[in-house]
Amino acid sequence: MKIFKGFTTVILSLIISVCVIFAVRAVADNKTEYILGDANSDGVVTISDVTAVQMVLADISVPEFNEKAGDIDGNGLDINDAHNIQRYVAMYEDLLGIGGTVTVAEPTTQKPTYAYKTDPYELPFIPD
Ligand SMILES: [Ca+2]
Ligand SMILES: [Ca+2]
Repeated sequence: MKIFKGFTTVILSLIISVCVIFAVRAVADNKTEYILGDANSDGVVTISDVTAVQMVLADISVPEFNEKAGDIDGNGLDINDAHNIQRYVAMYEDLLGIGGTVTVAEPTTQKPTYAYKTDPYELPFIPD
């Protein structure tokens, strides 16, 4: 009986360990990393990233462009992002974390889609 308990403990420990490992891997796989300011996705922040941001703002296609990395202040891509990257490249004081790695957890599930609202008391949408 004592051998059976020991065997059961070992088997349960192995099962729990495997579950934990797969759970950790699942979380790790849903993360993406990028370097803030590395808009052209070449792994370093250089003047080429400034040019890439400026080209995208001028509606010129840039291969491998990472808008999240180029949007330094998180308010959408604009000329201030190019300006901030340029200041970083020129070694001005950086308070925005340019050159640092940003890790973003991607959502693991899709948002639920709802059917059309059928609330009889809902007011109609009236545009301005
Ligand atoms: Ca770059
Ligand atoms: Ca921005």
